[in-house]
Amino acid sequence: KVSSFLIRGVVEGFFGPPWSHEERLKMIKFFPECKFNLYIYAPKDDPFHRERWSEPYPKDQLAKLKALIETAKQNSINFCFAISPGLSIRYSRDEDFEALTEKVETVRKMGVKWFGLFLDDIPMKLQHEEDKRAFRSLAEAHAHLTNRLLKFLRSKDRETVLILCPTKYTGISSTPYLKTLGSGTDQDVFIMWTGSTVCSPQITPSDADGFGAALRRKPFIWDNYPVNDYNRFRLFLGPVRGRSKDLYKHVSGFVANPMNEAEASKIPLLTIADYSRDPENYNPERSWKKALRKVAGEKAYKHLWAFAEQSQSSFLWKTESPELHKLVESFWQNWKTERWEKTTEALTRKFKELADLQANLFSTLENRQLFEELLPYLKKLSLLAKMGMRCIDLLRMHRKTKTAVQVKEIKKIRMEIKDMRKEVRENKYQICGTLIEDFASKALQTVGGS
Ligand code: 14T
Repeated sequence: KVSSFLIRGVVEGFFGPPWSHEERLKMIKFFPECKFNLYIYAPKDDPFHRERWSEPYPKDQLAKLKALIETAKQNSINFCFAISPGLSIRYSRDEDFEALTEKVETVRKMGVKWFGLFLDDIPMKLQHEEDKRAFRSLAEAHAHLTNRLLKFLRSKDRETVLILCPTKYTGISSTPYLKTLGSGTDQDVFIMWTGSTVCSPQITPSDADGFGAALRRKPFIWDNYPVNDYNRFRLFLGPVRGRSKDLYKHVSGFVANPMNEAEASKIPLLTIADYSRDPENYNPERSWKKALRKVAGEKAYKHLWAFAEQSQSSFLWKTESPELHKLVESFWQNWKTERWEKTTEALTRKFKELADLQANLFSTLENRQLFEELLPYLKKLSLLAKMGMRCIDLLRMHRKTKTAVQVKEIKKIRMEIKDMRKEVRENKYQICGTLIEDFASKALQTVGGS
């Protein structure tokens, strides 16, 4: 018996800037390394995927889709084309169904066998009068549309696979919507689920069974990690965690929704690759190091590691910057003792390392696009680390018996730190949590004043 998710991959399903064509091509070529076998095209902000779903793709965009489809084929990746008509479709209208089939037909003729009907993030109620007359509920309309689309696609190609993302895609128990959808939708259709919540800290077999019971099938996981469309000033670089070892027995597939930053996504995606390929033996820490080494290359590895340490927390994992955290703790513990110089040295070294990451990654990281994605965060980090170093200067001076000149110097440094703090606060990029800002506040307080 195989102990892995049989269907594994990525759903480009986020809001905000979609991946570029070049990013997608590179991503699809990267998937064999991950042993993924599915890529779902579903960027919310491609107008022809959602807002203007009923309009045909312009010629140039069709050519790009074609290139993606061919690249996927060459790399043994199933290309799934998803469409999100839920904002405006009238489920009871033949014209609307025809617009839908016309759209999928164009893509199908380019060799696609997998399709997604995505009805997430739309109103939970039927919107049009004619639909309210034709269907008893939203779920009934959704089951009807799904079955009709499946029938159409199968009449063209017996091997077609259809994946449905329902409007209610979270939770661990049955609801009237899910019950109607589950009993009304053809058994061959995969139905997606994000776990107990949109971003689920844990996903367990019993959660899956709970949601699946209503659906009368195993749910298909849409994992909302490492997606960052809800916070465009943060990267989630940590390994995937909190998905049970035996979850694969209780679901029909596993796809992850990544970050808008394509290259940075590859770090967590490589851990998702390990988890989804061999969940029983998945070790997040080990997999993470392997992922960082692969993405960075030998020369940049230690620098990328030092950076990722500061950007690993998420809804999955509260710990941020554990090493820096320990150094700051012991710094304050030893503040009034003889060991102060020693702990100061260690903390200074760490701040220096963080401040230098921008330059070090610039000179060692061969993946230039990844560097560009990290750059705003590297700049913020450098600013924070320099502020941290200045705080140490301040505290060192404060410890000594003070001459008039030194009192003046202390005043000067305090002003400097306050300016840095202002700059830090104006920079929205999030890194290291609030560790260094808290360190600065405490330093200023210690020396007196605010
Ligand atoms: F369909 C889904 F499974 C799903 O997760 N849909 C969206 C997804 O496109 C998005 O990337 C993700 C993370 O932000 O969450 C879903 O969108 C939401 C979820 C919310 F809770 C949009 C607004 C919300 F309030």
